[in-house]
Amino acid sequence: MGSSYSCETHGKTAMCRIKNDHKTYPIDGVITFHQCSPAHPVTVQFDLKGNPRSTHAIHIHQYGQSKNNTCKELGLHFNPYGMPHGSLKYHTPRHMGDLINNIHFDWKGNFKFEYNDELLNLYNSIEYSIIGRSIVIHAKEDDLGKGDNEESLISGNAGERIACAPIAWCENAHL
Ligand SMILES: [Cu+2]
Ligand SMILES: [Zn+2]
Repeated sequence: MGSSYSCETHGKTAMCRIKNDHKTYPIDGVITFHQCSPAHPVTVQFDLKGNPRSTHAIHIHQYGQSKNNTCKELGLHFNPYGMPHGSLKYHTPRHMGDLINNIHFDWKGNFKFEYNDELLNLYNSIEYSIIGRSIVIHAKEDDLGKGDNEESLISGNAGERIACAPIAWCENAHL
């Protein structure tokens, strides 16, 4: 995979490799987090495959592993600053784990997207760090906190957790 990073050989990189065996909602791919220095934003790169023309919520959840190996036991959205659930899209307060809220697979079943996330920082201390936590993908669409019920400001009413995997450190070179 090519890269648009201007600092490929320095900075910090973390990665999450997701592959589920869900019959209805197969998901496969990689999410990469790269940051050139503590003062730079974190670039988040999605390269995922799923059902064509489908939309699914995506978040960072609190925990990286669970005793029974299920996505259900990975806690809530990662939220070290105690904010309500929200979205970049509305510039409202949001969880650190809210990312872009949703992924949209195109007619070929691809989702390739890159953006800078101002809430993330790979140089953070452990309680504010996304390393060792999980990416969780849901069956439904995240309502961006606009769902007009209590759960909307907690989880975005995103429904069943269909795929999950931990975020871990990754070598910088050859992204
Ligand atoms: Cu979630
Ligand atoms: Zn959230």
